[in-house]
Amino acid sequence: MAAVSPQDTLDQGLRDIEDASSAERLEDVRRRYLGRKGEVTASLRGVSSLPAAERPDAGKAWNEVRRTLADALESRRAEFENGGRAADPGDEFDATLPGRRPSFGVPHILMRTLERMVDIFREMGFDVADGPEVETPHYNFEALNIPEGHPTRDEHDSFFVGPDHLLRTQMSPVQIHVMENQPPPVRVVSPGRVYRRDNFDASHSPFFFQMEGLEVGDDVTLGDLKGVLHVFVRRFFEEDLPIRFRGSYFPFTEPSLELDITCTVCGGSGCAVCKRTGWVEVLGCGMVHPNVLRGVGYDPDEVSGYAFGMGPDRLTMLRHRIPDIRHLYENDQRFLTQFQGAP
Ligand code: 2NM
Repeated sequence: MAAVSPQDTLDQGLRDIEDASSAERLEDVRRRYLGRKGEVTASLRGVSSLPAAERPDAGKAWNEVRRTLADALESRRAEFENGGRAADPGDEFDATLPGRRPSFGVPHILMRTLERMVDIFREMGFDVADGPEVETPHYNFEALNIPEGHPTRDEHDSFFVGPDHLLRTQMSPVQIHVMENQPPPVRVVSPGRVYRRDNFDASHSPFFFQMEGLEVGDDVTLGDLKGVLHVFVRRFFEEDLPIRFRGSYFPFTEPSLELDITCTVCGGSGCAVCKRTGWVEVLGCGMVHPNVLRGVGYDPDEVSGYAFGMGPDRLTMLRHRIPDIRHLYENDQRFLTQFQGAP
């Protein structure tokens, strides 16, 4: 038996194990080496007939061969069982790989902007009021000093739902409800969706969001209005952007103003967003018209108020330098995920 060396047997055995093409062939290999009449078994048995001096080394060597072949047979057998994959979990899994991160959704950038706007006014003591999206012409127009035939009715080209109801074209009707339901003082903002018969283009959409604000009380002045709005702009853009008020016209306010901010895109030097003027209009405002106050049962000789209306669409676009309003409504994930961390 000493004719066969343990090393040669081991090498040949490992090759045969590797070459075995199926579990059955592998079993043949096992029998040939480790079976009752196998080569290794026979060699181990033969150790006892060696000269005493050679026995310990030979025994050790053949036992090593038996153990190594048995291990190799076992892992090759497991490979067949697992359809060819490695049996060693160390080969199958890399325990050091980082896990797969679940992607958490976040509210739409428009909704987060709206929330920011509302929070800034909440800090200044405003309540938040909500109301119906379907209104009567009375709340959407007459109560706001927009009688039938007034050109503003055409500008706010509306969606009628039936003869006596329409989708609100602004958030002011919500404030009419608020004033009807409580005496002054009133400090309220109302964010929500409004509807106008506009076609989509880079700056128009048939529906958009608006947030309107209203304060009514004793001695509420134009100075209060300008102060509140200036604070809002500073907080919202997180910088002291130069602003300017311009005279304007709305049927529901007198006087009426528009607020411009320095263009955030070009810094005031002139670009396509500000139409080369360096200024961008962000909101309309004014002192609430006496007819509006009277209409809700307030006495314009006793109380005064200011109101303003602004679009989170516009403000979102300016804050994040988004050139086209349609991005806000198309729900393209490639666009939306750019604002994952943005406030
Ligand atoms: C604007 C501009 C100016 C406004 C007026 C009222 C109400 F109900 F008090 F009459 N709410 N909001 C208002 C005033 C809205 O949007 C550009």
